[in-house]
Amino acid sequence: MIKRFGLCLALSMISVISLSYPGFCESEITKQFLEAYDQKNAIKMSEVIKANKDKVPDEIRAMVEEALKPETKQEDRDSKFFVADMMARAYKDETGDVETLKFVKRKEFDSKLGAQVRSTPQNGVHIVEFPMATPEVKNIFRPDNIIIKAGETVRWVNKDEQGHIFASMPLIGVGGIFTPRIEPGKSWEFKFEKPGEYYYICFIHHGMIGKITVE
Ligand SMILES: [Cu+2]
Repeated sequence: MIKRFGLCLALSMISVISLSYPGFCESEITKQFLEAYDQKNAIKMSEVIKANKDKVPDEIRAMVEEALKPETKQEDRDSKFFVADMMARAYKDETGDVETLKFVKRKEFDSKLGAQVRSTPQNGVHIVEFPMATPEVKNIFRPDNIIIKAGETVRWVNKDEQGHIFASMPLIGVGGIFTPRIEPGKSWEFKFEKPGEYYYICFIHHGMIGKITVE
């Protein structure tokens, strides 16, 4: 145990110095991958993935679980997601299998959302607002993570002082939402016929994200 802790610590220190990925207690595969990354050696990066093809998806999933632990610091969480994403891309390039990359992307997206809530329609539609920006909070969807039923409509209402444009992300969920610029005081509606998870993002403010789960 002590030995293992020591190794972790040593690896973390290497990470801090040479890789700027604090908080990593990575396995041999991740370590080799990060070394190759640090050397900007793309060929070596794909070789590491190729040589460990069978183990890589589990390795990435474990890294994501680690990232999502409540005790993981935000900075470490970001680093882990960054590395998991990079490894999942390399794995996709090597094998053509995109599922692990989708998994990482979905989990990272979910980790940035508020708690999922079942929405109650008001006069037949679900309302999501772009609230007026304050010095502390700006460019958000509120609520940002709702569950509705197939066939129901969501109306996005702009109560902010600036316009927003957003679209759903077909790589990780269901596509089909693509809005015009929704100006202050205006709204835009979408009827969700198809069940599934709709992850969406503002084109202007990339931290402005939301999700609609359609049952
Ligand atoms: Cu926006």
